[in-house]
Amino acid sequence: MISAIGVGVAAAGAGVARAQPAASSGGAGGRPPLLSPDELGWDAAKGEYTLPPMPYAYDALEPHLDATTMEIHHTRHHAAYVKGLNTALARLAEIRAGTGDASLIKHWSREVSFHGAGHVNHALFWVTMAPAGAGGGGEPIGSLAAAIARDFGSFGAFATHFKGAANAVEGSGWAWLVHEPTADRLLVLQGEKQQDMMVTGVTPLLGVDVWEHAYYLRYQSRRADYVNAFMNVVNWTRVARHFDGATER
Ligand code: MN3
Repeated sequence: MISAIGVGVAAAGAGVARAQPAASSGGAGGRPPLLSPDELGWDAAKGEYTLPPMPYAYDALEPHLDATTMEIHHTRHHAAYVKGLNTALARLAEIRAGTGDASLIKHWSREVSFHGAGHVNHALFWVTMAPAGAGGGGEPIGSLAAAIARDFGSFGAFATHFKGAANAVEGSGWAWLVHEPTADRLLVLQGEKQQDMMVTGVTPLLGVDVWEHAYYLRYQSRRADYVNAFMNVVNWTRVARHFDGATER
């Protein structure tokens, strides 16, 4: 799938070859993690994940994202992904130790994928938003803005593509802005459920949750209104940090 994307980008003729700095090839160097252990709720002592605290109050994104939705989303939905991930990892550890039911490897592996993606997606979702006008909204600047202009034509063209992808997700899922490392390009992807339809190796920079639990209380079936409102609370400074981490020039 990566090669298919690379071919498509090359065929478009818009790619500009760039020498890979030696420092970026190792991966163990200065590249910052997408999320810190605290942001991901990693408890090293217990060896399991915990629900990370929100970086702002539940009502901080009003009126675009309402406080009740944010609280339920965090304390119920996100918490369930954390619990599901820990459970699945524990059951797989039991299987490795010979005390679990090895016939359930497939089941628990699927649970790790779904709940693991659900946990990471939501941890990422919270930190890539900020109150409108106080860190949220507007447009990116710097290297991310240049890459968006290069790969989508303009910020407006990107936003139209991103929102269109979000609005067209079939059922529950996400729209993502990602960086694809082989061609060093930005892509917009749709994700179904928490993890389906993602591309191996890409770095997620920004995602919008379009599960109904993310918007139904305030927007009911008007997903497009929610997605428009979401753009008012995107923390582009944080998204740019993800981009710089992924490309590390
Ligand atoms: Mn959600």
